[in-house]
Amino acid sequence: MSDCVFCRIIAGELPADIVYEDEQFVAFRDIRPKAKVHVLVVPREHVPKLSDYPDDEEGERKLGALFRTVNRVATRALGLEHYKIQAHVGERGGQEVFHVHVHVMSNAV
Ligand code: DGP
Repeated sequence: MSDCVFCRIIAGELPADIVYEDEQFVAFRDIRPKAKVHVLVVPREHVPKLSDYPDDEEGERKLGALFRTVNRVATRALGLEHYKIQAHVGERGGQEVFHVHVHVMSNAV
């Protein structure tokens, strides 16, 4: 069993309020919301932090897919027009869960 909480949510071992999923990504509501809408967009692949993606075509593809999905979740799945996105990188960058994720937050709902 993985000790990564997001891997366990992705595997269905822990409950989560999932708002979107596809082959590569899952998006679910943050357990400690800091806005009226607060969703985390998470790749299924376990990569600890954003800066671990390689600086090459593979990294570009994965980062492109992540931000394309952030757009898709925010605008299509959640129907948001006004929102902010945030990513914490590293412990002193505010990262608590070491599995890549992007926060989508909005109070304009
Ligand atoms: P970060 O600081 O960027 O690593 O934020 C991690 C976020 O993950 C934090 O806002 C709380 C959320 N979180 C932590 N554990 C769980 C969980 O078990 N379920 C859900 N839905 N969210 C979680």
